[in-house]
Formats: sequence, C-alpha cells, structure tokens
Amino acid sequence: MAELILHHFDLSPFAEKARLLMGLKQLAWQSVQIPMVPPKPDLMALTGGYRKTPVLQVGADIYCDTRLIALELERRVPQPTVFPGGNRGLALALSAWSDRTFFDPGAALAMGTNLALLPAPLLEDRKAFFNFMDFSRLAEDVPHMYTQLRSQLEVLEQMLGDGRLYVSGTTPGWTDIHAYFPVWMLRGNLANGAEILAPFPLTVAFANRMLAVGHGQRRELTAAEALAVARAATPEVASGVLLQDEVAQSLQLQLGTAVTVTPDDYGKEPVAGALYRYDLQVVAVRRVDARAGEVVVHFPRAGYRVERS
Ligand SMILES: N[C@@H](CCC(=O)N[C@@H](CS)C(=O)NCC(=O)O)C(=O)O
Repeated sequence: MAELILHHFDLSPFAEKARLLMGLKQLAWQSVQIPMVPPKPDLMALTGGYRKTPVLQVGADIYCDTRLIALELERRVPQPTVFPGGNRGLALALSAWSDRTFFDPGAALAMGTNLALLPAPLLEDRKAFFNFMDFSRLAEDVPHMYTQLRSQLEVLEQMLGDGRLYVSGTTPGWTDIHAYFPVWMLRGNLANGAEILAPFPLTVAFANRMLAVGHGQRRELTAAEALAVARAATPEVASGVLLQDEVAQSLQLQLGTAVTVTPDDYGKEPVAGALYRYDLQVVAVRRVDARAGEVVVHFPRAGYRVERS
C-alpha cells in the first residue's frame, strides 16, 4: 500500500478524529500541514475544491471527510478494528451525534468565548463557513451553549455509567473517537475546560484513556512532496459499480458522466470530475490536475449532493 498522508492542521478537532484513527490502528503516516483558512492551493490541487480538514491521501486516491476516512482505513488495515464488538452500523450512525449535537455547542463556545482573540481573517472565514452558527448572537448565546454542551457531557457520562472503559466496551473504537473529540476540543480551546468537565469524572477518566491512544507514528512531509507522490501514482481501479437509484436515474448517470459532488451541510464547495464510483457508501470522481496529475477524489455518499456539471 502507498503511504498514508494526512492533510490537516494540529488545532483541527476533526483532524484529531483522523489522527486518533491512526493511533487506534497503530499506523505510520505522513503529515502535511495545511492552512487554517483559504487559500489552500496545494490541497485544492488534490481535492479539486473540497476545503475541509482533514483529507487523507493514499497515492493518487484522495479521501474527503472523516466519515469516509474511518471506513477507508478499516478497509485497508482491518486489524485492529475500529468497530470492536460488532457495532459497525451503530458507530457509523453516531457521527451525527458527535459531529453536530455534541460538537456544535463546543465550536460555538470556542468562538463565542474567544471572539476578541480570534485573528480577523479566521473570524471572517468562519462566519461564511459555519452557516449553522449565528455569529450575530454568538456572545449572547454563550450561556445557552454551555448548557447544550453540558447536556451532551451528561449523555457521555451515562454511556460510561456501568464502569466500562470505553463506549465500545473494553477496547476503543470509532464510537469512542466520536465521543471524545468534543472533549478534546473543549480541553484545548475553552479556558474553563477543566472546570466544565469536573462534574463528569467517568468522562475525565475516559478522556485520559483516549489521550493515551495517541496518533501512531507521524512523520512530517511538505505539500510539494505530497503532490509529487500523487503525480507518480495511479488511482486504484474503480469498483465499476453504478447504483441505479433515483438520483442516478433522474440525472441519467453513467460511469464517466461529468458531475459535481458538494457537501450538503457547510463549506459547500463543489468538486467537478468524471463519475468513477457511485453506490450507497461512496461517490468518487476522477479529475486531472496540472500539479497533482490524475487523481480520484472519494466522498461518503451520505451528506453529499451529486449533480450534473
Ligand atoms: N464532515 C467533515 C467536517 C470537517 C470540518 O468541518 N473540519 C473543519 C476543521 S475542524 C474545517 O474544515 N474547518 C475549515 C477549514 O479547515 O478550512 C469531516 O467529518 O471531516
């Protein structure tokens, strides 16, 4: 297998999810630091427009979104599994709780309690990016967001209530990463993080165990080196599958049809390419870039809109 290259920045909570996947699987990987705000020209050369963090590159295959990165790492390196206890479906379903219900109030607080400290370009970018946050009342909403966050910490405390070491049971998995990443963020970004966590002792002990999972073996790489890896590689052969669902039928999709793939929540930057794979798990497009060469960009099917370009 070509080397695993993660495009990320250290402060990114979603990237922490991917780094913990590397830790769970004890993987060696290469780290390319990307800017926190656009322009991100080197990342764009690989993704064709997807700007979110993190992105996984394996040769000339580019995987967007942690929901797909987890599945792809599991496919490539099945053991140790990130779905211990046979809870794969439940673990996948929990991303909605983790990425929205639990993470959003933490993200709103990280912004709302640090407004004076945030660099202007970061604030301006995030105002446009986080379309689900009402920036006009971010400061005013701080008390409400504390309660929203605490209510989910309480849920996590209940998940751990029978004394189990991990949400997944005796070994950590993707559900644990879902449960832990908002806690990682609040520890790192909220001045009163320890105070907020104090009433949740099982969660604190759990978070310390998750910290010990680590990030596997990480080695830094430059963006130019990563682009050279993509140029020198050829994408993996596609499944050849094209699911004939309502979308495929209404758009008359074929493999090779020119389409765009766009996140349906926020950061709605379309990626254009020739349809390469289309089923209930993955939609992938092939594109040719002047700097990256021929690449295939893969997205989870859930949460992404496919349109003819
Ligand atoms: N659904 C995506 C969400 C990723 C996401 O929102 N990442 C944040 C960083 S934590 C982001 O992209 N922020 C803007 C940026 O990095 O440009 C995933 O699971 O990977």
